[in-house]
Formats: sequence, C-alpha cells, structure tokens
Amino acid sequence: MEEKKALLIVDVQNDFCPGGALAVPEGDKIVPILNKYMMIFSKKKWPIFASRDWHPKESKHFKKFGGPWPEHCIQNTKGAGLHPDLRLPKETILLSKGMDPDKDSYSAFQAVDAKGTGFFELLKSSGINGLFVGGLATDYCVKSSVLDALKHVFKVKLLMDAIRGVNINPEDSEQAIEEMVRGGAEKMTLQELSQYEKNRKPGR
Ligand code: VGL
Ligand code: ZN
Repeated sequence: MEEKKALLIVDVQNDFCPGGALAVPEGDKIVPILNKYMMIFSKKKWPIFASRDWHPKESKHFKKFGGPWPEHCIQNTKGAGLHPDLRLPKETILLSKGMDPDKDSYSAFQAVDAKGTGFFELLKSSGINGLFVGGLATDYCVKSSVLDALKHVFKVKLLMDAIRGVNINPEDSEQAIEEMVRGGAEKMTLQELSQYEKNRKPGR
C-alpha cells in the first residue's frame, strides 16, 4: 500500500523554549530544521499538523493545583504562542490539547482542531497512514504522541534532528527514544528524507 504521509510538529511553543516557563534545553534549535521539513511537505502537498499545549489558568497539570509542572502554555499568553521563527505554511492544521483542567493530555491524539475534530479522525478522513513527528518535548508530548500513533497502527518516522527533551533525569530522552523505537518508530533525519525524495521516481 502506498504510504500517505503527514508531518506532526509537537508543541514548539515559547514556554518550551529557552527563556520560557518550562524551557527545554535547546528547544529553539529545532526551529530551522522543522522549517526545512515543512518546506518539503508543503511542496509535496502533504498535510502539516502543529499541536500546541493550551492550558486553562487553573489546571491539575500545574504544581499550584497538585500537579507536576510549573504553570506554562496558558491560553492566549505569549508563552503559549508558537515559536515566532517557525514558518508554518498557511495550510497547517493547528491542534490544541490540555484544555481539560483535570487531565494532563500529553498526546497529540488528545488534541482537536479549531472545529473540535480529533487528530485521529482528521488523519483517518484524509487517508493518512504515515506520520513524521518532531517537536517538544521528546520525553513527554513527542513520546506520548508517537506511542499513540503506533497504537493506532500508523507508520512513524521520528525526526531525530528535530526533537529535544526536558530530561528531568539525564537519560529521559534517550530512554524515550528507545521506547518509541521498540514500539516500531523508525529514526529519520532531514538529510535522509531529502536523499530519499531525490531518488524517488517523479509522480510517486
Ligand atoms: C509537555 C510537559 C508538560 C510537552 C507539556 O509538550 O512535552 N511537557 N506539558
Ligand atoms: Zn502542559
């Protein structure tokens, strides 16, 4: 069966980048790489999805209310904004998650588009069976999204040059990558994708 691909960019938001409320070390370094992936996908007319963490002010996700995290990505704040250098093509489908004050919602499969349609439904209705995943953070939302994608039997490519982790424990990202690969995700880089695309016959 022909693979129908889509790109998922997970939570590349100001609060997850250096200077933000829950900064991922070097989180902003992936932005130029993601821009290149987006150019490739955009040229091919392959769909691009961008998820965002979109929390209410009061959420059990936050330390203040008994959860694990400092307050971050609060709806309509600067911290919740996508990184300003991220060049999202206009056809990018924005997904939001984390709106339920009682849930953590790490996975993009818990996210919905502007009309409230879930990510899985959106993928199914466009016949997508292959997902390329990059973004933040490797050890939380990227991992959770990839494991869910594998559960739903999507082919997953993990974009090794376009992910970064929180690493509360130094090995967290490494372990997350191992877990995703064990589950069936394949590692990929921009160079490999460009090379692969060059070698494909036109029209395929
Ligand atoms: C995330 C921690 C808390 C993430 C979201 O996007 O990886 N991590 N909320
Ligand atoms: Zn969050």
